[in-house]
Amino acid sequence: MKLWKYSMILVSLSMLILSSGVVSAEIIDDGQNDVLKANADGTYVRGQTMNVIDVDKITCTISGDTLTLEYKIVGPFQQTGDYMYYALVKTADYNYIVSMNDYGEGDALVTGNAAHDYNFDDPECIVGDNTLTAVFQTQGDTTIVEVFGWATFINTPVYTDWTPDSRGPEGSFDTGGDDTGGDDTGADDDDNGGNITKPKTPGFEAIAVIAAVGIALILLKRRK
Ligand SMILES: [Ca+2]
Repeated sequence: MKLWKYSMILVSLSMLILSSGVVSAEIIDDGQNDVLKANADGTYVRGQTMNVIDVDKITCTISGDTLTLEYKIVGPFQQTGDYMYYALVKTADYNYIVSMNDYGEGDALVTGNAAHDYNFDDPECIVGDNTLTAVFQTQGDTTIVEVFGWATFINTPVYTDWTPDSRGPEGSFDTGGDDTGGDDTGADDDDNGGNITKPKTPGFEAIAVIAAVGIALILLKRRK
């Protein structure tokens, strides 16, 4: 068999492995008792305890063509009153969002992260005592750019837990990119600062390709 045929096998094998549902995950473990109190005079007090808006963990798992987003608070959720909950997975092409407003209704939706159309996807958002979960059909490039969220009690003063902490007004996310100040609410997508978290399981694809190359090399050796 000629070299180009082995190359074809190699490419086919790589594509097969890459398309067979490689799992990647991004988990943000947030601290407890880390709620931020915003005073009317513009100052902040860290380290507040308010379990009902204390974000515990945000988990994004991509497997095959599904993206599962789970947003967990210490809880329990408050489904009436001035409470709001929000988590977003920003990928190269689209944003996958779960949220809950003060009507107590969980919502899951996809928004475009680039100037192109997308397929409307409106999966169920499952509301538990302390988790919001939604399973999305992935669209476009699913490379994870950032995962973040927040929970807030809109009162006087306002209490908010930002996840990760760097997303907050006192965090480090204003140090770069095009964000112009401390007014980033976490809901916009134009912040390109220093808080981009890398996927915790990089290299799955690389390992798959290396394995495919290894198999091809073994086949080549056997031919000699
Ligand atoms: Ca927290």
